[in-house]
Amino acid sequence: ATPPPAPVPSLRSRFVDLGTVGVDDGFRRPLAAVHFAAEAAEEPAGSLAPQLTVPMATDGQAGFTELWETTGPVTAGRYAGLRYSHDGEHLFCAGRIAPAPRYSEAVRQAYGEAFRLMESLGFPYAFRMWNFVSGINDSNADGVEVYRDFCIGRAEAVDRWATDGVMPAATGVGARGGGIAFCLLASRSVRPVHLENPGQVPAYHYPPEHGPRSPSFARATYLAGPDGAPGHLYVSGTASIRGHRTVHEGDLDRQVACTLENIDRVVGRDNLAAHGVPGGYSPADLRTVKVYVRHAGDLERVRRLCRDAFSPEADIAFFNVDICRADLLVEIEGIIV
Ligand code: 3HB
Repeated sequence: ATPPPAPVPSLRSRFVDLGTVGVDDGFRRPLAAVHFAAEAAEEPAGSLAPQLTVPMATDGQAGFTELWETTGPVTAGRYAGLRYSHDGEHLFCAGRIAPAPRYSEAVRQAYGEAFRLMESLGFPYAFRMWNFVSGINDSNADGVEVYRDFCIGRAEAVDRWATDGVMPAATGVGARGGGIAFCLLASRSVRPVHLENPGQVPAYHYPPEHGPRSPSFARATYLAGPDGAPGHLYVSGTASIRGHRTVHEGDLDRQVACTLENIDRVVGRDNLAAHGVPGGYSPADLRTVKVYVRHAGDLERVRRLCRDAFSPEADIAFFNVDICRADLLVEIEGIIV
């Protein structure tokens, strides 16, 4: 007789004290840890779960760790320049690109390796990516903005590996420490649903005024639970953009309001129904929230503006980093579980 199929593992993330990697308590096991620290650091030796340190802590604070945990048994390894782990259903993959005068080639290669890893291990569906890009608004050696340079390389990798699983929810924000750090989550059996915002042009259709290759990501991605159980909704880094243009340039309060409205529209019942996704949510349903603020002097005000928008149950982190467009003052992401 064939044994009953193993239950599909469930994934969760939470913000914990910096450096915590979690313990295997027989039920939850650490899949990966992203350390948002003050300083860059190499991955500690001997770690089963991948650990990625990103120097983004703000305000002289110690930072924190975003810990990914799963109910499944964890397998981990290295592939090309990447570190990965999986629980049979969810693949976590992390990589770094060294500081360079131009990035598109290295980004194409690194993303190509990530897509090859997904293919070879059998996790065809990317559902969330993060890109922490040092000097994101600086010019590269050819006078092209680093974010646009990054987008060229990523788009070329997506062209090569295009399936409906490679343009998921994403974040692309500034970081310190030099180079690019990225991580990606992909699923084996559950096919994600990628969502757009009816009030925004899909980023992958942005016109060339925003760069030679448009950014390859969806506004949110829904990953159903096992056997159709309620799933998780991964909301991309969201900002004050209507259509494809930045709105409320120079007006922090209005940019925050527009950002929250955009999230509200993406996760609201009408938009979910239009994408065949159950439920209906608002920003108050976000759980692990990251708020990226361009100017350190705006942090307090953004904290205040966000106070009523999010639940007291949410883990919320504020960062002082650059954002992908020079005229954006704030960007917000989160996960609805
Ligand atoms: C991205 O290029 O992946 C990206 C950038 C953002 C927000 C979301 C995604 O500023």
